[in-house]
Amino acid sequence: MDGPAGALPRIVAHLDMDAFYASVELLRYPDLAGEAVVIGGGSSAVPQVVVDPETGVERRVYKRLGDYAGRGVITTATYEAREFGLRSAMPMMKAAKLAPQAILLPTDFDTYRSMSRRFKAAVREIAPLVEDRGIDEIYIELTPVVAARIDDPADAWWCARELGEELRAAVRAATGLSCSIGLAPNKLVAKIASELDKPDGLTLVTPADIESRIWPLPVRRLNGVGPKADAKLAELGVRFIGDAANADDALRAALVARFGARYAAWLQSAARGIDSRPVVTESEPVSISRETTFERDLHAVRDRALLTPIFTSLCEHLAGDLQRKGYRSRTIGIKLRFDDFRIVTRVRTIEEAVDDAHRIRGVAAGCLKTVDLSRRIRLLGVRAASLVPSRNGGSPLSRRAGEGTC
Ligand code: DCP
Ligand code: MG
Repeated sequence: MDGPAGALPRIVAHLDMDAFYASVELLRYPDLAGEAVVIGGGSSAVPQVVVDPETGVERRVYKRLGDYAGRGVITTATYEAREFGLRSAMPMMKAAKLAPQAILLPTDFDTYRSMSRRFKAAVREIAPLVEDRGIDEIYIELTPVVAARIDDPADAWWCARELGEELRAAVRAATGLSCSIGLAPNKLVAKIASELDKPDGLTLVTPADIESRIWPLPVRRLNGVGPKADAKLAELGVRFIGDAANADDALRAALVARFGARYAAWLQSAARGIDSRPVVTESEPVSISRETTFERDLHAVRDRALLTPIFTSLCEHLAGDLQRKGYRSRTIGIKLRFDDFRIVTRVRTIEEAVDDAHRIRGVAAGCLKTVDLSRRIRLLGVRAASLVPSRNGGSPLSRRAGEGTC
């Protein structure tokens, strides 16, 4: 995993927000700082404001977990609530037995999504190569940022630590929230590293630290070892990551017999901290399609006057989608659902990739000609696959999105 002497090492960060939903709620209700709070209630958990009849002072009254009845589960818990054993996905009635006094708040996804966008934008200002892993989690490729800042590759990890501090400060400035960051030679180790000092942690695991920091951890901590694999590994005596990293010939043979050669090889290299997966900054669409279900079933011949403009419009919208997203397509297809709910699809691959409505319509019409259209049609769709970035578009997603249609 070490590069040649003097080469700049790869450095990847994994950033995960601390008790994300709960921390966002605490910005709204700062008087709850330090309390055991869980998020997961519905509107009945919205705090009530009461006015003291004598003093006229307003005060918020929070719902307690012990007063909850229902089948909801906890989305997250503050670290104080975790002390009582409360966890994400735990049924709230069960949690109430452990900590009836814990405060329950409703979930507000819109606010969490907006905070999520904010922290990601703040990170991209410093390091643009960001892989989105969900609402509160990202990977960041730091190698080019480090390369731009240092002259001597020996300074790389020191520089990465500074960058980590900057990222933490930027996230806090943009959101008022804390996060934990792992810095490591790849995504696999960075993800483990970010969990080592939660909350508000910044943890470096360099190649030289793998043995001391990673090997003593349970093998389940490897992203790719699920509960089933974990149980099977335990039967083979593999409990810690180091056990897998240092498997002797006999254990290796047992791993191959139990999991297959591919997984066994992956496990051993992962346990040694090896992972070459890139940070994927944008997910490329596989295909783009438009379809419509008619208000009443239409017949290809008898309802031609209605069908023709709908078909043309679908192709126009599809062309608009392709152009806006910066793709051309080499495979155009159609989809039909008939009045008996049978679905028929046809595709045609063409020599030159297209993104204009006229040519898309031409190819799609060719597809339609090969279908028996004696039954009435419920749904018509047009699809563009085998996408290639437009020649004049540069990076497809770097273009600004235009107005949506439909
Ligand atoms: N979440 C959820 N249901 C789960 C797990 C999580 O709805 N079973 C939501 C609530 C969390 C958010 O996703 O706030 C992020 O998940 P994390 O696993 O990162 O958990 P937290 O950010 O809450 O805590 P931590 O500090 O451990 O990252
Ligand atoms: Mg989190």
